[in-house]
Amino acid sequence: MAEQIRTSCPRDCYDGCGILVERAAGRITRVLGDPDHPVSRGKLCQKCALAYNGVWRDPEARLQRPLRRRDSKASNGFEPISWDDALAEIAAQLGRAIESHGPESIFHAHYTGTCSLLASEFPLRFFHRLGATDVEPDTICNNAGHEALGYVLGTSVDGFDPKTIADSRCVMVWGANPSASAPHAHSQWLRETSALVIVVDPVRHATAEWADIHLQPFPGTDAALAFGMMHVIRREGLIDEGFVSAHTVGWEEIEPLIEASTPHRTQELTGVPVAAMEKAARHYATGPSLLWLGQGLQRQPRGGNVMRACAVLPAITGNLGKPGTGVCYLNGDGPRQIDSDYVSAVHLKRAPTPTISHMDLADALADPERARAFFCWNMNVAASAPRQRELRSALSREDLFTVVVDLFQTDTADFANIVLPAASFLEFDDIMTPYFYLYVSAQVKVDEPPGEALPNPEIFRRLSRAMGYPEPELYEDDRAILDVVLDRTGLGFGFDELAERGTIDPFPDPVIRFADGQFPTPSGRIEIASARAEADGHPRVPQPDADARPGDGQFRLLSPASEWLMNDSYGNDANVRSKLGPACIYLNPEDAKALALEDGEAAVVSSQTGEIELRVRCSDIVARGVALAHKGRWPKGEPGASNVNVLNPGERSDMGESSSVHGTLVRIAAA
Ligand SMILES: Nc1nc2c(c(=O)[nH]1)N[C@H]1C(S)=C(S)[C@@H](COP(=O)(O)OP(=O)(O)OC[C@H]3O[C@@H](n4cnc5c(=O)[nH]c(N)nc54)[C@H](O)[C@@H]3O)O[C@H]1N2
Ligand SMILES: Nc1nc2c(c(=O)[nH]1)N[C@H]1C(S)=C(S)[C@@H](COP(=O)(O)OP(=O)(O)OC[C@H]3O[C@@H](n4cnc5c(=O)[nH]c(N)nc54)[C@H](O)[C@@H]3O)O[C@H]1N2
Ligand SMILES: [Mo]
Repeated sequence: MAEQIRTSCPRDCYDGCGILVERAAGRITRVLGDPDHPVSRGKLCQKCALAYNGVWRDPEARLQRPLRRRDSKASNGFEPISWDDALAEIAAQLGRAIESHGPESIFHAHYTGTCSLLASEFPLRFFHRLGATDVEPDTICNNAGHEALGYVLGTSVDGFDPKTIADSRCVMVWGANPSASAPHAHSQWLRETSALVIVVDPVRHATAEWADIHLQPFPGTDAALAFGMMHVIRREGLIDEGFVSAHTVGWEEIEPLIEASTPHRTQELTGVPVAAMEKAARHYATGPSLLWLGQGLQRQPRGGNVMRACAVLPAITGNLGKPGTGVCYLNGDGPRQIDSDYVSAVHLKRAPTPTISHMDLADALADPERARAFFCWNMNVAASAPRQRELRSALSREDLFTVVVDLFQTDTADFANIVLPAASFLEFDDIMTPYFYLYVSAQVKVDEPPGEALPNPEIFRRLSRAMGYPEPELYEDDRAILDVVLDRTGLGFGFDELAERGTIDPFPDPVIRFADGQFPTPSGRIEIASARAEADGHPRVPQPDADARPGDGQFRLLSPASEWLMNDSYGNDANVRSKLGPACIYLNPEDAKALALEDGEAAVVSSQTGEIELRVRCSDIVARGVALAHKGRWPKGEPGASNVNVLNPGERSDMGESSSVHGTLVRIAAA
């Protein structure tokens, strides 16, 4: 007889869907959207529906046993070995690295391959104890934004509660693409609101196409655009003077910059027509308004400055602290009181953790005096990280002992000495807290892992044992941790009840952030001018800057989320791959014409770090001078065994040692 079990999707996605798994005779027959879940409403997005009923449950595609490299890294031969042998070899090699070069010569890269609590935080107990060098996870994604919002608001993880949209009259989505990166937020949260929707994005993606107003700036010019909007708001008397004087510092310091940011100057810098910009500014200022600051927005050379400039808009219009207002970058665990420091056992650190930026990973791993061993878990750096060619060459070092923990034999796993098979989210219990909505969800075990695959926490308990570590925290049982975590939330129940309910909303009424007018900055106010930023080498106030247009026949390449891929997950699913078709690059028809390229023709796209062949798509969703090629394909499935990151030079943004991938400059020519 068929039965149905509730669980939740732990992918790195704003939506955080509820899932219903159908099982018959103890085996999964289908993975569906949970009809009772407020976001999924019975429907999974197209990519997860394919992958969860495809490659993720295909035992042939999944890693089932630990593997050991048979000979040199140039060849791709692996042989299955027992868990005991794999763990013993890892312990011996780590021991050697520690003895010769210290624990900091062991690097580990990890990110959001799975976002459930234990699977992403528990392994850190092992690395804290080990003293390994942490490849700072957020530097590949959103660290500039975290730092920038930290200066202005004192926090980047206390976003608006999406439920407060019921009281909004305007929603401004700036540098996010919900139609790909948050498909349910696009089709429900946004499309069902009566508020006016403004999208600010260099790409006319599906959300922009549908929005009431689409402002289409040239990439990297958003700070100038924000200042232009502030100019209009000030000129039209729409500044909330009371809010500014009660809750901000530094307004008078940016007034002259705002005064100088005339609409015509703004149009020149950004390419946004004056009338559209004025209209958007008026609607936003009048409010109550929400501002969604996307992660794509800050992956720019001056992404930190952009985020600081945008964050001034709510401060001067009083669009904070009241129903229907707020800013959202991400929602952390704050009000849900999930104690992630306990799950990662930060106290096990024996010294401050050495860290490097993802922008430096290729160089660090190439250096035998610096890096002796490399662990990659919840991540596929050979697909997602910059300077792909240099990184692959570093990963080819025979004397870099490499361990990859994954569900699949990824491009990164192809460079491993030992591959450890991980269980998927359908195969162990965990807790999931999405980063847009403020829900708490259960991830429930519905199947046995294939072969000898194990959940991340169990893999790292075994590694601790192999290393001979005595600390009891390293062996704490999953269920005990989940119950302690839930107990500390004050929800009043343990994991069994959460599993039964699936997803709970701990806050029946929308959470209104900063309602008390207090901001966790040094001054307790919104810091339009920030002494802290200044001390860190940044201007005291955000600047109305705009990146110059690329000259000399170059294009600004954007490589954001694809609607069919989840980062580089699903790049190995046959159905997803057939939906994707060949890798392509979108060009404005005028640019294609100037390059004598036809729609469908192959083009060679090159940058300072590499080149790749992509199929041209002529489309006016991008303006002249802008090119678009989505991220996330598996290099080994592509001609030339590379993806778009072969073009990414790994340059830093102005803050947080963070990726400025959307600032990549390329040349394009017929193949
Ligand atoms: N060009 C370009 N590159 C980019 C970006 C861009 O915009 N443009 N965006 C960047 C961003 S924002 C990010 S976040 C990164 C993401 O880059 P990655 O973190 O590399 O990508 P993911 O697909 O999230 O996860 C990687 C791996 O986690 C594995 N995984 C899933 N579940 C589990 C599990 O339970 N256990 C283990 N051990 N592994 C599991 C998956 O099989 C997958 O291989 O990419 C960055 N790269
Ligand atoms: N389907 C799918 N969903 C995903 C992911 C995925 O790979 N696929 N990845 C997940 C992850 S890890 C993340 S971090 C989020 C990211 O999701 P988002 O926050 O939506 O970020 P991106 O997809 O990188 O880029 C969003 C938009 O930023 C725009 N952009 C780029 N440069 C600029 C600029 O200078 N100014 C402005 N205004 N806009 C700019 C791009 O054109 C793009 O449309 O999505 C998550 N959801
Ligand atoms: Mo990300």
